[in-house]
Amino acid sequence: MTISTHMASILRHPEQGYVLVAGLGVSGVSIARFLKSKGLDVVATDSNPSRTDKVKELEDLGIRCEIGSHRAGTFENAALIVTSPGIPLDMEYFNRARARGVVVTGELDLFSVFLKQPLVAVTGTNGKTTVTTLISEMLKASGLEVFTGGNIGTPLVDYLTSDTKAHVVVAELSSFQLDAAVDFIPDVGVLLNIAEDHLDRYKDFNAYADSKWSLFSNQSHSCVAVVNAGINNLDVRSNHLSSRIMTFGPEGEGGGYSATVGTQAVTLTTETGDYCLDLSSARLKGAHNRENLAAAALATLAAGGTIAGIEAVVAGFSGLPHRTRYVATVDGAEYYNDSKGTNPHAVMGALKGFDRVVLIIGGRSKQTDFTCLIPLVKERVKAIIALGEAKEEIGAALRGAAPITMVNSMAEAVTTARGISEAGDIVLLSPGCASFDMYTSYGHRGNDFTDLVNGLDPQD
Ligand code: UMA
Repeated sequence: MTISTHMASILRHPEQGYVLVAGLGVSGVSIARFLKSKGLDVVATDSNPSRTDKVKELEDLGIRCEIGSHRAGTFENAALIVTSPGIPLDMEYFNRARARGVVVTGELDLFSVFLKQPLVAVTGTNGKTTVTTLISEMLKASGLEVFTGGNIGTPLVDYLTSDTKAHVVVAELSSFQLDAAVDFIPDVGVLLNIAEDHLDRYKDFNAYADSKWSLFSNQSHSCVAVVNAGINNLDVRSNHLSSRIMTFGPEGEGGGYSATVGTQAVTLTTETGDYCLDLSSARLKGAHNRENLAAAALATLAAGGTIAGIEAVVAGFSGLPHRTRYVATVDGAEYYNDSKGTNPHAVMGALKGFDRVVLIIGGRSKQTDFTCLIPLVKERVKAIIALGEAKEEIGAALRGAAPITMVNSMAEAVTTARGISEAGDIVLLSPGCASFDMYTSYGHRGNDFTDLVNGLDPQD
């Protein structure tokens, strides 16, 4: 039985029993509210004793809450269990319930049962939030109403309880959300890349890759799969798909729709001919962002957006807060905030977008190895300004790759960068470290940098 028929049966015959919502984080609370709005008997449980913030509100709606621990009986006697992405699917209570024939599903299946609009779903290890936002903005600039949700922060079921009437829903999906789905079918699925991540939850890299590829498992020939042409095993994996495949990468795959990513432009191959998307003035920098723009453009076209809508966003989108985000130009040098770059790999991604960089780096070390930055620093960085607890460690790792100045505060880092930089240079805050030695979060750090840069007087 599909989740859809199971759900329909419970809605027709609520006397079958309660639906159990496992986890009362952001998604669990929204799922519980939604199920209650459908007239169902709902029970919610969270093992964390401090998860009491929403209990009163939920109990006032008539939802029974079990907080602080889970009870096996509550799982085993449910008519259906809807789980939260943060709970491992092999949790003992789920296994015991399954053994009694109880179906365990997640938000995606539930959402799909009730959604009437086309759905664009984006997954991948890196760039999901940026691409989800780009597609949403491109579709809006094409004149469509859009709801954006999922891993990006707003539970998808919130769309079902809101008054918003969207033409298209755009969802950022994590592998955890995909794992809990059985019947879920996105009209357009986007797989950006797969790199090692979350190996604490998957038995190996292949299992993690399987999770990402499951985005397309239920797609038919009328659905679209937008896939990175450079992804491992693309040929083997795509042989198992029924979807219409559109690839993006350095070499577009010809035939049908594809996107060829160059250094200054993306060429979109469409049924009506090639279209060159000029990226020379795009504010979103870096090879990874050119791929992100290409993937977003293909998904936008597949979801009914226009070239004009895509172009408007390419010209105007300067990135998400604290992710290689343009701040200001002072005396001809451009300042960028990449405070979200909290590991050396992220710093590499940011550096690849620029030449002649004055790099502000440092914070609280995560015991990562900074020597991987040496080749890029030699190639692109004219000066390093190191700050925070990790400055000595960074100084030792990058000695000789570029001149290094040690500073004691962000204010000193910004004035030093201003003194060193010339017209045409890029001043990039990409710390490669956590922020907690000097700030409460990467956002706090990025805001401080932005305020300091905006406070620089170009006349001084
Ligand atoms: N819990 C139990 N029993 C357990 C284990 C956990 O009851 O055995 C409880 C926890 O106490 C917690 C709840 O279950 O209260 C789990 O909540 P959750 O971790 O699923 O978090 P939510 O607040 O519902 O947020 C989730 C996503 N979180 C995760 O996937 C971990 C959010 O992604 C997402 O924005 C939100 O739903 C809305 O869709 C965050 C994330 O970190 C940003 N995602 C990971 C990532 O991007 O790498 C995957």
